[in-house]
Amino acid sequence: MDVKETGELVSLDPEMLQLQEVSSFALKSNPGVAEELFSQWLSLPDTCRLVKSLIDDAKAGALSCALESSPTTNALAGNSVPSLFPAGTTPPLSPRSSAGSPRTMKQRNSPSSLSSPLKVVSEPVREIIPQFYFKNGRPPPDDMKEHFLFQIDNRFVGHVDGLQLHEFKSITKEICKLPSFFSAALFRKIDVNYAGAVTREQFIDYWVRGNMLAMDLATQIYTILKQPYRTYLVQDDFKPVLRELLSTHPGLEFLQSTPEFQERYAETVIHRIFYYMNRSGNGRLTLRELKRGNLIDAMLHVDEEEDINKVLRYFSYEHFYVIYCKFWELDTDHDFFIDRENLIKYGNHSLTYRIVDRIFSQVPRKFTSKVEGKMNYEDFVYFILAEEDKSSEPSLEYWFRCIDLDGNGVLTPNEMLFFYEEQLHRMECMAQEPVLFEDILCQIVDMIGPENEGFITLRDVKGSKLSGNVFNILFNLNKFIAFETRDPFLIRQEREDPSMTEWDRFAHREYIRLSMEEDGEDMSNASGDVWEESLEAPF
Ligand SMILES: [Ca+2]
Ligand SMILES: [Ca+2]
Repeated sequence: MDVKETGELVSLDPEMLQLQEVSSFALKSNPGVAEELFSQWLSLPDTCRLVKSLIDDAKAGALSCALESSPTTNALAGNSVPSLFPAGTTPPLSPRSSAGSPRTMKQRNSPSSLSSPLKVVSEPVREIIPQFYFKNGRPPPDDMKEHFLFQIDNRFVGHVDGLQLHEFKSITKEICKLPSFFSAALFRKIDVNYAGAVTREQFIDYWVRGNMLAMDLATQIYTILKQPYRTYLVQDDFKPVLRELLSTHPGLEFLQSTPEFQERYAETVIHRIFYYMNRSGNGRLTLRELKRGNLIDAMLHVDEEEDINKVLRYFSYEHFYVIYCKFWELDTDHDFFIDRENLIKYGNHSLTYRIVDRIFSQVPRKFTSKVEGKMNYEDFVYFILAEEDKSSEPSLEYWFRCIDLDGNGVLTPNEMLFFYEEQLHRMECMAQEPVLFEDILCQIVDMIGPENEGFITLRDVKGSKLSGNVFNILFNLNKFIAFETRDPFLIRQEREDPSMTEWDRFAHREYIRLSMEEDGEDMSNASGDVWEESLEAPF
């Protein structure tokens, strides 16, 4: 049975590309195709040579002799059909095929053999050009395929009617090596007719004949999540796997009694994924972007790790909790939108009006909110990630666009002055010793080290580890003062765990603060707010 089934894997086996079979079918079923192929064959350089030499031979009186030789004629008839295919679209022949192709013939043609074309085509062709183009990617090696089919047979024993969804998980994880929370998504991809079961044959058809077996994990995941008519992933494409993660991950079990938070958690994770992964920012996550980012690793990690909060990339529940609570705090009327006046309160009034105006002008990123002058939850997730993780590239791009008032791709001293003026004014109001712009500009140039001292490019900004601090100087007063006065020891401490990002440290600190608040303890003196921290810093 195995052998029979393996033999049916027609689309994968280069052997099955034997042109004689293909062409005879084509010839019978559609004479138009034959004509088309014949005219293409006539235009091939080898055909021209063949025809020319036939004419030459005829002139020399050799034609009758050639036609009498039946085996040679048969060989000609048999071999001429394959060469009907134009060289550009012909899949090179499999190693065991005896049929010739225009390219292999061309290589073997010597000046002497040209004079006797019938002899040329009847010669056994030994040179093989390995197949290098595969529509669905390179097929897996035979031994891999065999081992795989053996495994599948074991799983499907006793399940003639196929496996149901709840029985399918081990296929997803152990056979396909996908994260287990892809099980339902994969199942539905195969069970297109909603039969409620996936048979062995359907599974092989999708995974083996569809060549999923030979793809890398990122491509497999992309293929499963993607809508067939698109060439990218949208946020909604991730919802099925998030739903399954929520219903199966032990670290999220406690959320099952509050479906509204399940939904918020899923949304937040997906927004975070798009913030970091969809670098073009157009809401269309391409396979290339998926391969470049760290999402696949994070998915494997969350599948193995029972403590979801240890998965800092995208999936941490604590991170979701912090983002959601921050939004809730600002959204005082709880209509799920926040306006300028709400956002100005962010981080204990840390931002300037000017930068908040730039955010609401949607220059750094267009809001998905359709309500004039208000950002929705998704817009806020982008904002808070940009604000609290200024070491990340998406954040640097976000703030660069804010400061670049004329949008010409460079930051000039005047543009920086426009934002710093408000900081200066606020420092004066707070009886802080103001730092003059001239001094600040020197400091900024020192920190970023731009190629040209007259202006700062995005490339300069990305090339410096201190760029986040430069942005804080320009529009976040609390972080600016914290940076100026902080004990170098504390900064060193932060750097001791390089696997923790600025965002991770922020979220950790805030989660502790928020959870203690929830416990009813008075945390006013131990607030995570950096402004207060900086006042208490020992210096
Ligand atoms: Ca509101
Ligand atoms: Ca500019």
